[in-house]
Amino acid sequence: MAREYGTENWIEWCPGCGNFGIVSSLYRAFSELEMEPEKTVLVSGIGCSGKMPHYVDVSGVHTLHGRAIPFASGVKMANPDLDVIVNGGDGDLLGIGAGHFVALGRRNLDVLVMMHDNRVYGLTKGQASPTLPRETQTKALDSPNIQDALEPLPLALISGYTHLSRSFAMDSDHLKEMIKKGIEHDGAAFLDVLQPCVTYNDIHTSEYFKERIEKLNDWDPEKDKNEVYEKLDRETDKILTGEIYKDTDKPSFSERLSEGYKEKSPSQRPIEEDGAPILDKEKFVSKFEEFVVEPEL
Ligand SMILES: Cc1ncc(C[n+]2csc(CCOP(=O)(O)OP(=O)(O)O)c2C)c(N)n1
Ligand SMILES: [Mg+2]
Repeated sequence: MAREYGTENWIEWCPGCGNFGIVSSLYRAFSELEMEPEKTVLVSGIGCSGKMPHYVDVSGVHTLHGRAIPFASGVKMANPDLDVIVNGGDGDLLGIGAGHFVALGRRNLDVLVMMHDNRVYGLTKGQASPTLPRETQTKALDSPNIQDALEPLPLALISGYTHLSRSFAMDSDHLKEMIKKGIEHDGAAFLDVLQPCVTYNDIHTSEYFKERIEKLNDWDPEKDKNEVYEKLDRETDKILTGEIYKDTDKPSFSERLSEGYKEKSPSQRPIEEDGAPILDKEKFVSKFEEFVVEPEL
């Protein structure tokens, strides 16, 4: 049951926050996929979005601002048997963490990245995030934004992500399906979640999104990249949601790594034998002896 994935922690989001729609869709998706809590890892950065692991009863780590993706990558590479999901804000993933966002695509590591796209820095009181369009003035700004917005889906596409989707925090049936598709995909998946921030974003409200969202129907996501790019580029005042792109041919990073793992992934390798550590300390230390410089006294 979906509610079995909840925790007893007090939820600290503002009343009406789109994050409630995201967490409940996550519970429903996990329940339908029968995710095992000890084999499912939520990794978050810092932000309102970053609080997610406290509210979902699976394994989880609340890391540093911008560093959820490298942390999640380490978890997945050490133990490819785990399902790893990143929850990050638009500032977290595309501001301070933008380099890591691109690197995950290049690796096509089997991780789902869910971006809470509220177009502001919610936790720090409403500054412009990288997805806030130029000339837009949300209520905490004293003048309109003078920077251009990043387009997250085209950026993910050219970075190498092999599964792209978009959904709306207030449409739980749709969002739950997109989460399931992202988890089931074998490779780097990016899910852009349109999330109203009721406290700091008075422009991109629930009504704003509802008026513009157009669900992709009869769209086969297994298309050539250029065709997908053009489809996204032709978005005007419409915002497309659904499964937008899927590539099942490119090998995932776990597959590429497993060839170099010799026999087993790091998580499956024994660390001791007959009660003694396998690592030969003397041999290990001797490797570094040539680098030791005796101080001149
Ligand atoms: C290294 C570092 N820089 C800056 C901050 C301050 N900080 C905390 S959350 C945040 C931005 C949050 O915005 P976003 O990532 O969009 O998440 P949201 O709160 O909107 O979910 C910032 C700048 C920090 N915690 N650590
Ligand atoms: Mg944000």
